[in-house]
Amino acid sequence: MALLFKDPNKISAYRDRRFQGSQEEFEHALLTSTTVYVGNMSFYTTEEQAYELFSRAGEIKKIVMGLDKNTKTPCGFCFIMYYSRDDAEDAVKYISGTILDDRPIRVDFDWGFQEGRQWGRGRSGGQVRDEYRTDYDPDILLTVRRGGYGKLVQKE
Ligand code: GTA
Repeated sequence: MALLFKDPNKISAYRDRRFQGSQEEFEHALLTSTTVYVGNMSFYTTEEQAYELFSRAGEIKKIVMGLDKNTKTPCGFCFIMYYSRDDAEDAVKYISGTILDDRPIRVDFDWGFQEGRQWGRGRSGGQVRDEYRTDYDPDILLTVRRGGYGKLVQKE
């Protein structure tokens, strides 16, 4: 295992504020989990497409698509659960930054999927970062997917 993947501070910058446990438990989960989070996906990417790409790193146990809690439609993220830790590490190493449906996806270690985590936590139903984003996302051709500026910024 690469040294990089032994230090929890180096393997993920993300801290889930809803994790119910100590920092130590969170770090241990990050270092041992076989689940990865995938972000910056197109709202149109299907579970089948994600399966096709992520099975290149190893056999997948389950995929959970992230959904807008109001519309119940995909909102740009998913969780991929592998059987093996090595395969999860390969997904982070080799698939993060690759293009899926014209978007560079981000693959991050995750502490483990639990029921409820599939829903966007933003006030408007989607992901929090899609509300606060101040950078311009060129994927604006269809307003229902990511595109333009964040939702709150658009209202200003
Ligand atoms: N493993 O990077 C990740 C990740 N993200 C971004 C979300 N999830 C992740 N898991 C991993 N790595 O289950 C998971 C969440 C949840 C699901 C949906 O995806 O654990 P969410 O994206 O809707 O909500 O989650 P989350 O993660 O609770 O939002 P967060 O991290 O607080 O905020 C996301 C971004 O918005 C951050 O960049 C933050 O800086 C920014 N932001 C938040 N609040 C503000 C604010 N008030 N002002 C400005 N920026 C803000």
